[in-house]
Amino acid sequence: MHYKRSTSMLEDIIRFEKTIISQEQQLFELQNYILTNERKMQELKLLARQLEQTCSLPCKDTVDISPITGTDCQDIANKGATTSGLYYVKPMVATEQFLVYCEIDTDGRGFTVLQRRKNGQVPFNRNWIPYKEGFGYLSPDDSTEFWLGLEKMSQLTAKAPIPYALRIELVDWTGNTKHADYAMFRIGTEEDKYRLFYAYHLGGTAGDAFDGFDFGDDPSDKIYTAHSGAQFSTPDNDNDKYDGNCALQSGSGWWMNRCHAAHLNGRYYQGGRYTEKDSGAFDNGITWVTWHDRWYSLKETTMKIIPISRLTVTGGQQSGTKQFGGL
Ligand SMILES: [Ca+2]
Repeated sequence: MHYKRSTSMLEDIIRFEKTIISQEQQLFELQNYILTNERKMQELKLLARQLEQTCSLPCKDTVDISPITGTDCQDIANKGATTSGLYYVKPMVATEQFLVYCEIDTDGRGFTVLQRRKNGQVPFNRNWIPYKEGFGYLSPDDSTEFWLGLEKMSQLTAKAPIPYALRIELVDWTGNTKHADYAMFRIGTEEDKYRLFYAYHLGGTAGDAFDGFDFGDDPSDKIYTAHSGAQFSTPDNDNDKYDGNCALQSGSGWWMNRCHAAHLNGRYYQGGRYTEKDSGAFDNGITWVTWHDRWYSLKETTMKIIPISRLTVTGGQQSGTKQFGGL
């Protein structure tokens, strides 16, 4: 009996010892784990200190936005702003102000810029919501591409008390610049699919591609490719006059008819020339066919608005349409 009990005790002791050894091993592993974590924390602290130092240098992650605001960029120029850059505007019908790029020239003209292409860095193959809300990047030095957004364009122009002119500026790959002006420009509301309205082509050097173009494919070419009065279409929202889907074929949002003679939201082709093979059959480049043909994609585009009375600089020696001073 005594022997048996001591055997049992011995077994117990051995068992306990094994448990202790195993737990010590676990403890050792945990201590290692703690050490590793402490080392990681040290590394992170060091990294944080380095980042703090970097950011205590002039670490500019914001841009200067002028305190001057107005209903549009001409209003802002009238209030004394003399430099191009980013400003907040609040059109009469808008509930909130929003940021725009204002191009202000030495004649005191303030253009509100609606669209800008210049390097192909921002894809314009987007659906309805991005085209409605706007996309791309606004920059104070006019270095980035953007689409301001149909809702903002509509707020600026649909019920504006003063009539606007739309100025379109185009640059090709040899550096030539041309423009086209449209009178009484406005964009309808979303209920009307942001329809494009204007009264007439005011002039310019680029021709009137918004009026359509006779490509020679079909007698109705010119009617089918005119943009005046067209609703806006995107790949996911087809409001064109074509059995198919122009915006889907062209991979963009635009005031599509059946389909287009002007297409400033097209695909960006470096160098300008592209072929059916490059595009997958459709002329989907950045086109303005009354200047360059539909297989030539422009290098830069700008769409901007100004009260029509201010488009032409008059008085003194500056009478007549003043040429804009580069982009
Ligand atoms: Ca259609």
